[in-house]
Amino acid sequence: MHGDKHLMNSQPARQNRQSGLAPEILEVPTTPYPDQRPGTSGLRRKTRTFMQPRYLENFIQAVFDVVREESGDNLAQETLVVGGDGRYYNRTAIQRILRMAAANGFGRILVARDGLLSTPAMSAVIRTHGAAGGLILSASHNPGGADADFGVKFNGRNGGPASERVTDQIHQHASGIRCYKTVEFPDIDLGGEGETFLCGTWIRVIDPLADYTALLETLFDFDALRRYFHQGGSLRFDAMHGVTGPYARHIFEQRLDAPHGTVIRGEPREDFGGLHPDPNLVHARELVDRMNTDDGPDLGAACDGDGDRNMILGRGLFVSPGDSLAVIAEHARDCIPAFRDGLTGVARSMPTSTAVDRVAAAVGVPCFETPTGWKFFGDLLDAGLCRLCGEESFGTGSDHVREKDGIWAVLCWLSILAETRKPVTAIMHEYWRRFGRSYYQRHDFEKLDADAAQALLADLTAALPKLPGTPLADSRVALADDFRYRDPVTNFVTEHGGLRILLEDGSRIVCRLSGTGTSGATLRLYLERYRDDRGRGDLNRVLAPLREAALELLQLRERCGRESADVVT
Ligand code: VG1
Ligand code: CO
Repeated sequence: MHGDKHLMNSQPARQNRQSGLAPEILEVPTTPYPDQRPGTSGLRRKTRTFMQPRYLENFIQAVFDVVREESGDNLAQETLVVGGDGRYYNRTAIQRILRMAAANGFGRILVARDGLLSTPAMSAVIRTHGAAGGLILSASHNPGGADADFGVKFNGRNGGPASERVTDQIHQHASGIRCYKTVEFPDIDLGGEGETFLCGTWIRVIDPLADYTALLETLFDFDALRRYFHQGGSLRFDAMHGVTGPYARHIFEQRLDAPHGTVIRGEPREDFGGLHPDPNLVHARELVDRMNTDDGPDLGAACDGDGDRNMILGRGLFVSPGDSLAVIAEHARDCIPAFRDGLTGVARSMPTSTAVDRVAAAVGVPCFETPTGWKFFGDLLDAGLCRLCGEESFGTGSDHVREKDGIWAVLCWLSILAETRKPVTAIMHEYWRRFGRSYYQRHDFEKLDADAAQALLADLTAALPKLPGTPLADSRVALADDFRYRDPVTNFVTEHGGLRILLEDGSRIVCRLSGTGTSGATLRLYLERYRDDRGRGDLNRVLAPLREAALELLQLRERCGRESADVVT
């Protein structure tokens, strides 16, 4: 089952083979760190936390212990994939992980050239090569640097983020850890493809673009998209100095012949150029300004650090992520070859706007509502219950992988533009005319005192049972609860998915604490109000009564000293 080309590309490998001496496997004693419980998306901490002695190693060993158990104690049969988003500490962490994976006895390791592998590409590589799983080194849209953020995500055999059952096991192992395994060998050269044999493990450096691009070519009509650009169609893609730069240049500029310069901020940088690699109206300012000019491109798009999020812009128009999901669902069958046979179902996270629900009803397929985090879509996708998923946090994806996929979402929109020959604004107005509009905003209150935020949510939870029937924001409360999810495939129950207050007119106030932050607590307040008004309303004005009501309910001003949100998306 080992690699096809047994290419020797490193000194130590050659020496080891010749002398026949295997380097000694070291068992390094360690003590647990109490905080190694993965959150919404992997273990995300300050970089300096990860730089503490044994911090990274403890967590990685806990992951390997879980994979070993799951593989029936036979790691020699298994393949592990390793890559990251290029942020500070990526390369150091990768070399340590390679040593530990070899010491733990994996049969084969696939590591991305230059250590750069996007989250959706990781999912594709795991699935293509039948790997047991993969480690993605990324804190996603959070900033990079020694004084910024770092993270480790573990994806399993289906290519998706580890389920809650698995992350619980990892946490258990990390909490009782006594030693980790490693072996000493010089750094593996990640500069070019090749294969090295070290203490029983094949370490292969792979082209991070190959499997992923090949997969996308089966989903979209690349010839039609090339014609779109040849006929003057235009795109501006902001890679935000994250991992998608090389992917976007390869796919849009080389494969699809989009003009050189289509991709901006395309070089991955350790500090993302000093900004947050977060594709929203604040952090992708340059792109937004360009889209607001009269001669701006047809489509504007940006991805986050690890390439799983996407923002979609038309000329002078921001497409809210919930609307983007709904529009992709609306045009799936007619414009996107992968969906020619239709959607079996769609899914969205609970706080995501209900826009896609109405499209699903019109198409005649079910819409599933899951807790926040892509890991909850995995079982639904594996079981074929849905083919399209999305989150309000700029995440969209399908059953081609088990992650949200930024470049895939851009290709969906390009396909819609190429097929309909209409601009983004027309597509949106037609969609609102047909389905009405979910006016939607997320307000983030960052760096709150963690105890104060917890207490505030606990008090609101206690008050929920009294709310139904009371007047609120021009309407009346229909239902108020803490979202509880039973996975329809596994029956696994997840509690505390977020507090939701549903009004009789279909409006919603949702509130939860972030599970990806690295300092203090971040409170997310989600507001949604439906209007069948052809989308003509002013977003802020439509949402104002709901916003006031929510702030009064939460008492953020009184209890946390906050008048308004730090970020509104
Ligand atoms: C946030 C988003 C969630 C997303 C998660 C990971 O989680 O709300 O929708 O899945 O980030 O995205 P939280 O718990 O902070 O709200 V990524 O692109 O960071 O891997
Ligand atoms: Co991300």
